[in-house]
Amino acid sequence: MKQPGQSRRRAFSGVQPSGGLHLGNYLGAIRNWVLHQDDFDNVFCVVDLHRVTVPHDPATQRTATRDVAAWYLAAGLDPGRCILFVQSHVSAHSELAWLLNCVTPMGWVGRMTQFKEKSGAARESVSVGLFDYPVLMAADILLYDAHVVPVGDDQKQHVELCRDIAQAFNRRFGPVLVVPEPLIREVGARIMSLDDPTSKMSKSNPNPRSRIELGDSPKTIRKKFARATTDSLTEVRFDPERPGITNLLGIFRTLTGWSEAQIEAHFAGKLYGHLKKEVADATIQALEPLQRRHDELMSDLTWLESVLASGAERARTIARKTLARVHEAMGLG
Ligand code: ATP
Ligand code: LTN
Repeated sequence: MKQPGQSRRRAFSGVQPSGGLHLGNYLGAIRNWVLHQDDFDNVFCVVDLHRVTVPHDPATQRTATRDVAAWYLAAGLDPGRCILFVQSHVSAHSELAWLLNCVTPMGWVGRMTQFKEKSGAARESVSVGLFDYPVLMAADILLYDAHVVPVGDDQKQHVELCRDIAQAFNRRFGPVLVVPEPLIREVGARIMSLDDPTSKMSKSNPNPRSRIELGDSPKTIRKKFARATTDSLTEVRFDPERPGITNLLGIFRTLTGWSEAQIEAHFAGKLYGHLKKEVADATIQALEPLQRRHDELMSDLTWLESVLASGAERARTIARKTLARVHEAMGLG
């Protein structure tokens, strides 16, 4: 279902401003948004309301939010082709989340693995917001009538819940909400931690050596890759039994666009140290132009603020219409 006058399907996605962005956020999400920029009608958000579901520092949060927006722009998102905005600037996100809360069974949300992982033993003391996180995410997507949601593999379950919520709403109140699909590219969808290649690279891992941050210097990038956990074998090839080496090869594959066969041929007879050096070189080369642009944007926020202000304005116009349809269907007002 496209809206009148809309020629392309709409994509919506977002990243939390919860710390320095890492290679997983870039390769699993943001880079794909940039690559698909001409295929969709794009709406991308910095999801700061999701950030506050766990304790945060109010004194640094505004800058952290702008930092994520600066990475979006530095990575190549073009405000002429995308709506870029901050979630808390558009109050309709919270409003729709409330309405969706009232049609979403507790049991559906209780099954979310990310909540189980993030709450852990503290299940009784984490915020209601953390539990409700996926419903707010559903509101983000449904407000913009998004058809596709480009994300990393870890968000698949949340997008599926969003689909279930939209379908449940439509069954009760009529065909009001667009049912979206996840868009997950096979390559780069799950970059693993450098210290423990069986868990995904994440901003919230307390060990900074577990991830390559987009702002890391070449020296730090080389050091982190050099210390990445591997195994005691020597042959460089893709092998699910050897997650450390396979992760490094996967990063190399995503950055170069080469096939697995080409990569294995390239590294035949070479040692792990050689692979680590080449992955570091490819990463440094890919990040260098982004870092330069990011630093420029952060050194004078005037333009960035104007992009976010006009993005919020455009986002509000769309969101207001969806919320009006939802109110009407629910008999509110
Ligand atoms: P946190 O640790 O704060 O939950 P995170 O690092 O998991 O953060 P998010 O803000 O939750 O990152 O994710 C933003 C986007 O990046 C999502 O689309 C998510 O799927 C993607 N992403 C996150 N981590 C990875 C990863 N290791 N590999 C590929 N994609 C990832
Ligand atoms: N939960 C997502 C961030 C997010 C999101 C969204 C992604 C919030 N709202 C809407 C896609 C669409 C995450 O990556 N942790």
